[in-house]
Amino acid sequence: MSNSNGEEQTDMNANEPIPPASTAPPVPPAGPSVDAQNKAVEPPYENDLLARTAELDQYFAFNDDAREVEFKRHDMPTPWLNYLSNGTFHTMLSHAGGGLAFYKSPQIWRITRYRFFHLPTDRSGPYIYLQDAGTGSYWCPTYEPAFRKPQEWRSSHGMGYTRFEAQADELAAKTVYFVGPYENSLIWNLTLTNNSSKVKELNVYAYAEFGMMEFMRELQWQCYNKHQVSVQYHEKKALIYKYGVENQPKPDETPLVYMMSDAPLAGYDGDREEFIGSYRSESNPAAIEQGGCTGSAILGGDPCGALQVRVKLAPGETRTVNFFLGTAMNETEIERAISHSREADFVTRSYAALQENWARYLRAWNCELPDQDAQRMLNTWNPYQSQRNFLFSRNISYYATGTFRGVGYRDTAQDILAVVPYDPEAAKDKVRLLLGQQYRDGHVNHYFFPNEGWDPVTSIHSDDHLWTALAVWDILAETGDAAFLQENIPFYDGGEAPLYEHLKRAIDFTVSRLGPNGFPLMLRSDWNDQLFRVCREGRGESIWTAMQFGTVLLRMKDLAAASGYPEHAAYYDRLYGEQKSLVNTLGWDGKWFRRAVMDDGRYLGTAEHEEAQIWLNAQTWATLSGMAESDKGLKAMDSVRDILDTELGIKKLHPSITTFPDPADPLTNYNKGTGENGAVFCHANTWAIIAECMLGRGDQAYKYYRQLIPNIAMEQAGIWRYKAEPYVYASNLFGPESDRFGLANVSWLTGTAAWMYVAATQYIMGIKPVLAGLSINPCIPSAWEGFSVTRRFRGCEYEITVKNNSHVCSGVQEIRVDGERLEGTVIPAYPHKQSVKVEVIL
Ligand code: IFM
Repeated sequence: MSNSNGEEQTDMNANEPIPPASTAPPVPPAGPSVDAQNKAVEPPYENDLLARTAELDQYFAFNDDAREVEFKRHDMPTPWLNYLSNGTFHTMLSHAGGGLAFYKSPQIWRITRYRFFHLPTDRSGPYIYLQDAGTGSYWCPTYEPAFRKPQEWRSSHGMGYTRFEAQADELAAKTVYFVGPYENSLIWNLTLTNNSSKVKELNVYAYAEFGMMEFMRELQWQCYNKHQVSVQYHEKKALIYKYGVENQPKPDETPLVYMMSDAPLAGYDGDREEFIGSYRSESNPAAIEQGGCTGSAILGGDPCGALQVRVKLAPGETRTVNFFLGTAMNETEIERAISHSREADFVTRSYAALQENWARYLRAWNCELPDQDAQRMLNTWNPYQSQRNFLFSRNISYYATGTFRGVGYRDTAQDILAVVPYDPEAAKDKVRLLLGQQYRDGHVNHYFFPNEGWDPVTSIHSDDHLWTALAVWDILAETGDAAFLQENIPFYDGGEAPLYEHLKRAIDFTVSRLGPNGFPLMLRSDWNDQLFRVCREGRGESIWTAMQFGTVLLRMKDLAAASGYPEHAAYYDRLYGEQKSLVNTLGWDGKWFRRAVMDDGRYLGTAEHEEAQIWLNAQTWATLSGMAESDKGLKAMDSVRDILDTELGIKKLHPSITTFPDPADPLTNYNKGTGENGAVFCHANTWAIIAECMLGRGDQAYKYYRQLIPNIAMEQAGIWRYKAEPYVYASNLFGPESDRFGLANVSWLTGTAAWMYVAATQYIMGIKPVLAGLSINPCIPSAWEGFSVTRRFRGCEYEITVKNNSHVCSGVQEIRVDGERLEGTVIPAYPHKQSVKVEVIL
């Protein structure tokens, strides 16, 4: 790669031939048959499975060494996204070039426009157009949006970058989009090669449609506020977009936006009407078809950033042009950023640093498994997705418009779990952020908006405030840093207290809100968002929250001891015992655990009713919490297997609700088999994996794990049924009571990511930090001969090899550390060693 000054830069990808671009529209194959009772555990497509795998190969392929997924067609069922980010400047980009950029917050500092759920889909994006100056013919390396398509094309998502490789008329174009660590900008790194025997003269255009930074204001007040924005040409040969409207939040923290190139400009446009033209779109911009950019700027209007660069290529010549879409706080800062970005090695350095950062991050865990699909997820895509969740909470995706979701307390508290092994300091910061949203009485804000400065959503849920203890316990287990518990953290409503005291007050809050039967009141809901209807009169109770509370109390016993409060530990023990007893008596239905008590005192989740008889969470958490007595845990999980499991994951509840408890006022408005009502909720499936591992049933646990690996679920459902990305988890799949069984929804930003990671690494592979060290207790498929893992733990690399010659699921026979036999299954920390070799025999 060379930059516009002609210097050589490191190549960003292997030089493989580019496949021909797709032309024929895909014919959606039929999805899986709908079996209303969904008993099938056998794959329904057994004979068809190879054909389906082959079909997937036509769409995408993984390159595990490069940690990339490659796309062979542009016409996927939905935009398949990647997130490019340096933690401050973010871009969501699809495999076909659609997406948007934002600075810190998609609510108030959204830079470019993405037309959510409008047609044509997946528009707009940071587009490059390549025009033959002689013929006027033009196309885009992203495949979309120009009408003329490249003759050869592929794209790839990698760790923090997306690459497009295309060719038309013997002109090859490779574009790498990424956000580097040194400036808050999206870098569009374009490399052109003339593969013909003639000189090529090209017009190269870079285009982005600027939106109003506040998306909700844009929807409501655009007609007035559009006259308060400007795009001006700056003498440093850049466009500067200024968003400054009356009453906008945080005007002093609102950045300016710049768009620039490191090549000399031949033209520009800041007025979208001039560049695109009326009754046109990104497919056929007027400026490109009518002689080039017009030199427009706006002081009020519809803003865009369009840059034109001329490139002349001799036969065989390669040149690189870089474009930059960035933010800085003022013009001086922009001028500095522009000069910096034009330095000869800036792009190469930025890209190298991005790659090094991801390599360092992912070094914390590496496994070799007999299952390549699982290995790929655990070494690359699952931690990558989890990190993006940690960054964005549930804020913005193809499905979530980024309008109202700030940081979800419950969501983020869980997201922390999968970042702890990689970046415990960042995890601590997130805990500080969360606990700053806690009130002195122990409850917390449900959502909050640290960037936007908006008022939080204050509804009180029975579970939100309890999740933090799990994250803190994990941080302590990972780092051994008990001093963290003593750190003073402010309360949202004034005053401050040590972190441990925050956690204790969360317990106290739950104790002060127990219902008539002694279970925690449901309040506005528990983890299942829809359950607010069981507690409209304030009496409904959550049996699941009792189990979550119990799980937290077990952790709190450890945290109390680590904080020097043994008397608290005894108190937590008593509370645990009380809740456990209720769960096993009032909460037990005979074959499974009940879910809730409704306002009128009737149970939810019982065989007595026709709908919503059994709920997944109450079965899994009975075991997770250690509360299930005698064989109740096994029985409950057998019911999950027999009633809730499908070939595409475990349903959230069964049967779906249409009339319960009152046909005029059912418990949920979700259609049956969708979302919160009988869908396969992937997040909740993770707890079934953990429960089965805790029960020692490794084969069943692995069945649950593997069937939701995204490319496996897609294989099972068929790509045109599943639709979402095959490399990241989705929140849910339509269940068998829907006629679109297998349709995946709300991919990328979902608690599934963190918990799948925890389930697989800590329970299936059984490598779990505990306060005393690293616990090893695998629960694997009996067919596995073994596996190996390299895991960083408290500064030392543990090279762990597990052998399973006896073909059992669980049961550690022997552990040797550097050849020495270990007593028990917890390996101590070795702060003074670089690495240790651990051999485990099952
Ligand atoms: O628990 C919730 C989560 O907080 C938001 N999405 C849906 C989940 C289940 O209701």
